[in-house]
Amino acid sequence: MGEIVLYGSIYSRTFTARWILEELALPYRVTEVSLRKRHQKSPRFLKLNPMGKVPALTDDRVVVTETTAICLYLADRYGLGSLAPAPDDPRRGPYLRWAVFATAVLEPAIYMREQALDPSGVGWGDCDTALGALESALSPGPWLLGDGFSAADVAVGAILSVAMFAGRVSGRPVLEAYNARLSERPAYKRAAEANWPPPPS
Ligand SMILES: N[C@@H](CCC(=O)N[C@@H](CS)C(=O)NCC(=O)O)C(=O)O
Repeated sequence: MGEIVLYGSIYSRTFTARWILEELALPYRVTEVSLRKRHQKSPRFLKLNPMGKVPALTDDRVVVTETTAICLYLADRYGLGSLAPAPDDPRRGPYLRWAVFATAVLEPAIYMREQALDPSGVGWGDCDTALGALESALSPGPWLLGDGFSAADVAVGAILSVAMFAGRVSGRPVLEAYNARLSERPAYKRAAEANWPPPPS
């Protein structure tokens, strides 16, 4: 196994990458990319992610960006059969579906509602439909694939949890109970502590 380096920043979506790394109990080094100092736009970082956004992760020479891709990559490589169903497992389809849903549907749908933008005709639909779809997937739960927690729960859960904390999603008991279960996980707690340190006094 090579060295895993997480390029990220506190108070950012780096949380998701930290969470999956912690779930997999992988050793990793963190390189802080200061958003305040705009280091995400430095020529050096842009070589890793031309989008100029964190997180980015390197595993030896492999570069992965996009939070969902980081979850899927690490779970396949280091958690196949545990955090990622194997390709011939019937749960593989739903697993990929909900992982992709996280950043392709849920996140833009929440954002558009917050910004009061018209969701008609967009590929991800409206926020209530997206939240309703998620509720169906979690019934009966406890996780998206039923009994087995997976990297799809990390990808979806990170977005949902931040949205709930910020008050962008509320009044959804099924999702609130799911968020409570997620935040009880030791790996979630470790990632949250690292991502949201208390402000210096
Ligand atoms: N689609 C990306 C979004 C990454 C993203 O927007 N990161 C923010 C921090 S939470 C960022 O780097 N913002 C700085 C900028 O856009 O300049 C992912 O899921 O990884």
